[in-house]
Amino acid sequence: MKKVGIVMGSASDMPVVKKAIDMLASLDIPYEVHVYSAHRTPDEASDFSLNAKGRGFGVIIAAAGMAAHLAGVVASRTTLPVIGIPCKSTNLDGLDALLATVQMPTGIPVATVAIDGAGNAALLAAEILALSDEALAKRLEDKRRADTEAVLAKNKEIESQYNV
Ligand code: RP5
Repeated sequence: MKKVGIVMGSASDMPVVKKAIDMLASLDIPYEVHVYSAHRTPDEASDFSLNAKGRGFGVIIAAAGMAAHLAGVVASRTTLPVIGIPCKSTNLDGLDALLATVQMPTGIPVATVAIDGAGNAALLAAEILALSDEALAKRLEDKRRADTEAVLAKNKEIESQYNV
């Protein structure tokens, strides 16, 4: 199966990125995790992206906060699908990263999830890989069903507590 590449702009993004790692692991999807910054280590970020397709990656997730150029820089160096996670920062609550990640000019797409939306980034990556992987597609369908059942069980609990 193709791997998911996860890059983050700083080790301080790890608490957010961990949610994507855990989601990929729960779906048995292979991944690699790296700290590559668009600003502090642009050569490494660029090299990783240029070589990603040849190294067996199928999707790249890029997480960054503040002036979040990482997803755009990664996307500029590969035609693999790139999913951007705008990470929340202290001053502007992640709105800075959201706008920097989502507002890509035509030609270099970045599929942007919600601020700190690492779980959905992993699920979107899984859905992309599942297009050519039947077994993964089945695992995603099973997960969706289990999630629905969990919500219905919660509904039952609340209904029986409050509706007399
Ligand atoms: C961004 O700047 C990183 O992605 C991080 O979210 C933010 C702050 O980085 P640190 O100063 O904590 O390393 O490039």
